[in-house]
Amino acid sequence: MWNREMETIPRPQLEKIQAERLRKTVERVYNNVPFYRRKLDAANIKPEDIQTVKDLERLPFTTKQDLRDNYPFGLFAVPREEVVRVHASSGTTGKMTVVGYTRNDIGTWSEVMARTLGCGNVTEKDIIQVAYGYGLFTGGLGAHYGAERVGAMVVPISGGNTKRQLQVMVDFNVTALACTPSYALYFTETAAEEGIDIRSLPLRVGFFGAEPWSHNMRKEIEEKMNIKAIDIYGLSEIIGPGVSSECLEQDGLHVWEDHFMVEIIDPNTGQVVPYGEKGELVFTCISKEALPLIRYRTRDISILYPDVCRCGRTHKRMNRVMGRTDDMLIIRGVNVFPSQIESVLLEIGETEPHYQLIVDREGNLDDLEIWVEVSEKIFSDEIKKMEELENKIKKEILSILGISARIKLVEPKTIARSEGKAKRVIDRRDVYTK
Ligand code: DLL
Repeated sequence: MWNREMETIPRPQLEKIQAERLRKTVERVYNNVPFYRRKLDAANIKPEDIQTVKDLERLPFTTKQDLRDNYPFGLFAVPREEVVRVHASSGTTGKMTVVGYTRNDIGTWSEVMARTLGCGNVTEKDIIQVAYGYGLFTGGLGAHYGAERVGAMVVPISGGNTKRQLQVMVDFNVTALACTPSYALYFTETAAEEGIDIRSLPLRVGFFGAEPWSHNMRKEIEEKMNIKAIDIYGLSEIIGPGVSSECLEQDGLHVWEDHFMVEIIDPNTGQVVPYGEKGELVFTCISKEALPLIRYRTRDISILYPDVCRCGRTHKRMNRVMGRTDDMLIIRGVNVFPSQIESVLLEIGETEPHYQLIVDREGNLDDLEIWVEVSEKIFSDEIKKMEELENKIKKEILSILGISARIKLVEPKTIARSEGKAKRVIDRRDVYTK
């Protein structure tokens, strides 16, 4: 364990730390973030009303829309000069969700990622290949700082160029891998093509997350790589990766509760549900300086288990993510909201407002096809014009969302109409089911 004392701390002591940090956080956001002052005033709550962990339930929620309304830095609780890093993730439409970190926040992030890597016994003896993307996405740098904190040797290779990745893995004697689970499967496929036997390499553990994956996928990765595959969870708004992690028991993900308080609510009523019941994950940052979000609604569906784990860690465990309460998709590691695609189509303006996304897995890679209805006139135009329009949409989606899609222009009324909500997405991947 990276931090045995904190990871196995008895519950009453942990709750004492939480209460103290929560109280301070509420006081700070009340004084420094106009948005929270307004919200707390409207709910008739004063910072001094928050004294125990139970008081958390009284606080109002924060949503992605709130971040959007205060784009880009409006929810920061420190002066701009104290922010040393920003990252960003997808917004629901045009604008990204921007998150910030002070120097201490980077320290906290390194600590929770060090614990995460410690869950797979990574130490200074290890060589870790970080194949999450480096950049605005939190995956690469998050894993990187955690790995440096534990003293492992980091190979900051980022995503892509799989043949080179494999060569590095073999030549450097890499022992740990961090990437999305689908990329891990793609590794195995490419290795087979290249005649490389990953099973016989020193690689022993993988830290996979940033997208949902099934139990079957885990079995496949573990078998084909001969490693332990650990599920790691997080989201940019809270810190990035390092919010929770499985240990080697692989029986739920420990939430690092001295930094992030966790609740499960009924997404319809907003009420906290009892342990063991399914609902929406809500996190409160109690140690962050730049962006301490209060009761942030993740839209991820899970279950909480409060009992001490066989590994000895006392921090509550969450079930692997079981679904979403909204229509966000994660395609090749990129968060995609159908509404973003809709904005692109509206912007281009040459199509009808009827479209459908078809997501599938070709081999081990996610594949996105977008069907878009065009008017009779465009449809009967020359092929060249149609191709031009297809390319334009494809290019725009690549530049705005960062993913490539196949575009299929179809005749009016091809896409099935629905009487209620339009069915915008057909996802054939089945990632949440097992
Ligand atoms: O994906 C942070 C991360 C990076 C986590 C690397 C793990 C490893 P975002 O881009 O903000 O942050 O996307 C957050 O991804 O709300 C979930 O829906 C989904 N997600 C993240 N980890 C998992 C996981 C990063 N282990 C969103 N299982 C979250 C299922 C996950 N879904």
